[in-house]
Amino acid sequence: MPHRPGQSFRFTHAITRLPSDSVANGLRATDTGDPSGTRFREEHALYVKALQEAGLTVDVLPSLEDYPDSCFVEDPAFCLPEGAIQLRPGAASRAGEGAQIRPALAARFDDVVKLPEGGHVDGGDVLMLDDVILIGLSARTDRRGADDFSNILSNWGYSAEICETPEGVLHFKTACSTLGDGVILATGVMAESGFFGNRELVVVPEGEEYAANVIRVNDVVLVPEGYPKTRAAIEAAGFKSVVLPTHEARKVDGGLSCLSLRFALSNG
Ligand code: CIR
Repeated sequence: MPHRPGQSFRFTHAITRLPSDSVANGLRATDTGDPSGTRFREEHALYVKALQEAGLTVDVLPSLEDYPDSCFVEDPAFCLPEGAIQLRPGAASRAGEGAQIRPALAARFDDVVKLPEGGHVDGGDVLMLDDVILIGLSARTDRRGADDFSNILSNWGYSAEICETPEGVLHFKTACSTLGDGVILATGVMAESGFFGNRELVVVPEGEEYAANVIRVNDVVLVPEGYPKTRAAIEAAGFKSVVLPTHEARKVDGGLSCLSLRFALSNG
């Protein structure tokens, strides 16, 4: 696909969803205590403000009590300037979230297509770079879903590569992020995977693996609070950072990228 400089971090819009009180029942690999809906909504408000300060128009959708993990809007959809794709998350309790987010996609995009029946893809497994889109197979994203998703991307002029997310990592992007300008932030395991070719890598210091999930939004990189070595490494690589609390999201394996769909529209 053509190299589109800035495609991975120049955005005009974001879609988010308020955390519900039922987020206390959210999925997690290890139980470190339930998140509080109230405290999560406070952290979420700071997140929305940071996106707005980075220049985005942010749609904040109402919370959905029937879907405990629905504030993690990155997983049921993927957005490109050409249109939006309604995905099918791989966890049974999240399968209906695609249909729930579709009206918000339709409000912003003329073209909304749906991942064909059969396969599963979580948006957390999709890493958009400026010259390729990486799709990680995981416990949530299967081969059929990845192939179908890749076909849709190809119809819109994008090329995708399918990778194996390392064992024990929830989503591909749990362990890596784009910092933009051809630079990848990755945990040691991901850095050694070979997925990133000869791109420049910033490796997350040991013990701070959670901080591998950051988001570059226009001129800043949003970084979770409490990971000073990672923040310093990002700054040393030449990026400006903004720190945000993600303590409640972390209790249910969520990070900064999961909390929004970010995209660039030319028609406001
Ligand atoms: C889940 O397990 O689906 C949620 N508790 C966390 C989802 C995090 N999303 C993401 O990394 N994109």
